[in-house]
Amino acid sequence: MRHQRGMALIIGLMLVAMATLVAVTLTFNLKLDQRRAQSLLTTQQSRQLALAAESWAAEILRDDLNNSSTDHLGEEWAMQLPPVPAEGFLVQGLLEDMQGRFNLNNLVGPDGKVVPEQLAQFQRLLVALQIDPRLAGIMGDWIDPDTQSGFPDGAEDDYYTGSDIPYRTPNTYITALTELQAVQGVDDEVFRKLMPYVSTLPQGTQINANTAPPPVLQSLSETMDIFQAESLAAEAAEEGFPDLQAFQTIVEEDALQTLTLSSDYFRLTVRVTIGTYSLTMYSLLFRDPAGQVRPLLRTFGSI
Ligand SMILES: [Ca+2]
Ligand SMILES: [Ca+2]
Repeated sequence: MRHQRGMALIIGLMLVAMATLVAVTLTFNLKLDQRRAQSLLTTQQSRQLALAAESWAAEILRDDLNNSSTDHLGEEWAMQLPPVPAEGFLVQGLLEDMQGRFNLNNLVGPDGKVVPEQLAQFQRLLVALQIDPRLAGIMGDWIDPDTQSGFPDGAEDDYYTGSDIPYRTPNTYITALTELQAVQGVDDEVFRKLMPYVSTLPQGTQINANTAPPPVLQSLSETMDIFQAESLAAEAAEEGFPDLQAFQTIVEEDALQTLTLSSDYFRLTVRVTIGTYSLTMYSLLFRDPAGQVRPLLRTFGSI
């Protein structure tokens, strides 16, 4: 009798345990669904906010073109805005001039050949940044359409197909800076050093002398030292050079031709935080001569 009661108790307990398990599973699934729905909503809200920030940045750039013919770092678009807190979210935005950088796509001309002046300029930039200047030739090979390694510095398919995970050179213009990480000689340190000074704009853009940082200015001439470059950059930061006169005695004629004082390409970085979720959007913006601004490339990252 006692034995039977004992069995009944165990079975009873097992039934309770099973029922509890079912209930817990149901609640857990319900919570998971709620969380999924919530996280989907948060992601969509963040994207909408990031896109709203992009429209706002476009408006700032449009207004800027109406009010000025040059672009420099003292202007409204270049101000880093304080984070904007609103109901339950936070938006931070930063606009940067991508023409203040060395455009890697300028290494190869429309004829598909590496441009010697651009190659030399990129080598000087690399030296100024304390990076092995051989990367310039390697970069040229990465972009140029042929598969013949440049001499003395270069790397084509024969190098990349021999790596642990073999791949080929794209042999075309670059659209994203992250691509650099696949190039021979670009490790994390080189990538970090190089990132703020290079861009991947359409081939043929000029460098804005009003926004270029000292190492980029220094790369314009073999004879310019970092002190000259720093003083030019400091002067430009005040209210921008109205013309290129200050550069005429310092850089050679062919390098002068690659300079401008205004920009058409800007990059917006916008970071949206909702609760513990945050999303970063990078948007490459093109401003045409009429002041119309449109995004050319958007990339999203989230943590
Ligand atoms: Ca301007
Ligand atoms: Ca090539």
